[in-house]
Amino acid sequence: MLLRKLHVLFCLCGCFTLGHPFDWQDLNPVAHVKPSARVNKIQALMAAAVFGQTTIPKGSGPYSVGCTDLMSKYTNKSTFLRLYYPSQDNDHPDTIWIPNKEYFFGLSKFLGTHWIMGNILSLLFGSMTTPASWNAPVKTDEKYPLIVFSHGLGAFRTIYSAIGNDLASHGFIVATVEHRDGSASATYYFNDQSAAETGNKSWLYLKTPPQGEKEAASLRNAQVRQRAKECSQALDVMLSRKPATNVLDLDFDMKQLQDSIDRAKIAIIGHSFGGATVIQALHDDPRFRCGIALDAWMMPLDAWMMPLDEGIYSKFSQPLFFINSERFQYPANIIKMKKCYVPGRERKMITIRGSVHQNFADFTFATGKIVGYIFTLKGKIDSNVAIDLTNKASLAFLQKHLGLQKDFDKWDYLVEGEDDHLIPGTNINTADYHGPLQNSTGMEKQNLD
Ligand code: 71H
Repeated sequence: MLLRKLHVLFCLCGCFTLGHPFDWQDLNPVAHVKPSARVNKIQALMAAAVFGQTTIPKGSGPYSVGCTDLMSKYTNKSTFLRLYYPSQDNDHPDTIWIPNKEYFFGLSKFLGTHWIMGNILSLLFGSMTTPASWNAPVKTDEKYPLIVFSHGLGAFRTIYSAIGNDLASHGFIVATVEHRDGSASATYYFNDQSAAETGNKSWLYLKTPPQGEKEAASLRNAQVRQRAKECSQALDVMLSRKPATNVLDLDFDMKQLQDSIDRAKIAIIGHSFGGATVIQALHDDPRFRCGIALDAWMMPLDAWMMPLDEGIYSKFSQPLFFINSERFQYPANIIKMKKCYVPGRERKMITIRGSVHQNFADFTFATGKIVGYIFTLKGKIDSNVAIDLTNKASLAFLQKHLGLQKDFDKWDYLVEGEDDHLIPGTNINTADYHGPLQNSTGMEKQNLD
């Protein structure tokens, strides 16, 4: 129903925009390859008119923020990162938010819509920027803690910039991984050096799960393990004593960034499928000193193939913080979170009142209130308030468990859920839940809001 509404509205918008005279430029063989500034402006105006589009918020901390991309080597085994960091200045241009058309086609496939939708999304959002200076030099007079970030199902490395910008503006280096496990809407790699030199990208789109429940659960478990490996590999690349080679030909000195990492202060954050990845990575890699799971989707962690094994839930010792939305969570998922609670280990949980699953990702800022509410990109809570609470609670938790000498402890009360917009723990009642704690397939009814 929701998706039908989405389809109709987007197709209507498509009629508007496709009828626009500027589209004829695409058919003009002498037109410039890159869209002109004028076309960009028109696009932005259209998006604003149709969607009441707002902007992705700037970081609220004292540092200006830079952004770059890193692809470590060739093939789909390489590491692909978007990096946010404290920058020397901000007189470089802002960063293109979603830099290739293929990501929009991937999103359209993920949403189960006609491929035309990819063109429409690209037209609407293709020139949108995030407020971070592209390739600005690093502010090198300090060492910064490092955060690895893992995206959700159907997402990719660039659409958590509201979080990346804010953490970087408070003095963190944030490395958002683009996963190659088939859970990203789209991602690309280069097969070899000549492919990289000619810009011949190999695109990898979302993998559809197999029919059977067991088969699907098995795919998700394999994916979460691969995701955790990719997070560890991101650490290997960033912590390497040699400057990382970047197969993307960018005007940026990676050595500067690598030399600015405070090597003992490393944490991991992730959204949804990325929240499960946080737990798998804490379990697999002790270099991650603590983790924050944003609206984690726990199903991929089920050890369904080994009925006597209770899974990894209780088998990691680093501190873990669950920040949940009000709408996405459901009893079976919360019960799995509670399995992580073991005496003597630091576990925290808060729920943001009036929030939805998408409040943690950037699309919550891409539309106005009405469109955002219809497509559950926005909840009842103001998106800026929700992301602010997420970031400040995260900073307080990170200060405590990475041992930082900052003033983020002024937000300690948020970690306890002491705010009008927060619920300490969860809004979900698990006491009356009589479903399977863990059935043989590891699948349960999901609320895919
Ligand atoms: N769905 N990550 C998708 C159902 C809810 C959606 C994503 C549609 C996005 C636009 C509408 C939610 C789940 C559920 C595990 C997870 C991560 F751009 C983004 C794309 C993806 C931003 C964030 C994400 S969403 C996510 O790890 C998990 C369980 N979800 C989710 O999957 N359907 C397909 C039809 C079922 C698989 C809200 C929604 C969305 C619109 C856009 F038009 F603005 F681009 C983006």
